[in-house]
Amino acid sequence: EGVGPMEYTIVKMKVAGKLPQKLQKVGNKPVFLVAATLRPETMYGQTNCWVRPDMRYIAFQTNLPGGDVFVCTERAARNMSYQGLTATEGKVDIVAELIGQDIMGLALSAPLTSNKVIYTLPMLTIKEDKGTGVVTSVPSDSPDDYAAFMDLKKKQPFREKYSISDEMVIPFEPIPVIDVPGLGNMCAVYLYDKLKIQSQNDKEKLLEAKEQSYLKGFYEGVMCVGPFSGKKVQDVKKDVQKQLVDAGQGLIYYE
Ligand code: A2H
Repeated sequence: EGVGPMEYTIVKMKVAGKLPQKLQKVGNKPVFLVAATLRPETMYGQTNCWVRPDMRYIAFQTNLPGGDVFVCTERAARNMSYQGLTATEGKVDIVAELIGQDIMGLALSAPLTSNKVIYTLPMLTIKEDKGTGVVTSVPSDSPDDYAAFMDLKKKQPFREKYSISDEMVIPFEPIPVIDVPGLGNMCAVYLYDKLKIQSQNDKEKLLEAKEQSYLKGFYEGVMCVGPFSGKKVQDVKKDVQKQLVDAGQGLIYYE
């Protein structure tokens, strides 16, 4: 970890359709699962959203103009309350207490991706003490995401265990977003195959894959989708973040 606070982009993923039972008391207000990412430029490639089945989450009332209710860890909500996102600084108005399984298999509408609807799916390696506890999934560019995505694709019993139906997983494919010289236009897929990664728990190989892709992706990566196509990642990261924030689909978050 570096010194000083880390800047994340919060990506708002709107719950589409009927709210799950535990969230019905929210009423008519829009509910968003909020993911913290370091890679806003990859949001064109979102295929799903990750939550950890056994982890605790809350829904809380923000002070945003749309009356938005956010779902994330209580820890992240508390941080947000000191970053101007609640009516009273330091105070979190909790609307519902949840575990990940309560919000599993939800249909979401997420910004920038070409998928009209994506689903919340289980990732077992999510940490409690980082970001919001909600992670957006870009299997083309994140080795962790691709490994967890393939675990679900390959293992029907794993889907069944968490009540995930086939249509939430099987029709989705990684989307090329960034061309990295030597690693192709889906660097996580390339490294998963090359390093023969077996699962989301394959810690050492996943670390190796992240090391091989992270800096190279940032310094040499070129966008291959969207309005910034043909431009270098390092030149457009801020622009994509700003586009999300200006559209009300993202926020800047520090921890
Ligand atoms: B990144 P850092 Cl395409 N537990 O977003 C586990 N992982 C978490 C998390 C948590 N509680 N909160 C956030 N993350 C993930 C995109 C992405 C990310 C790509 C490539 C690499 C990458 C799409 N997933 O991260 O320890 C989120 O995934 C590589 C590390 O604070 C977030 O950015 O540096 C990143 O880890 C933040 O990790």
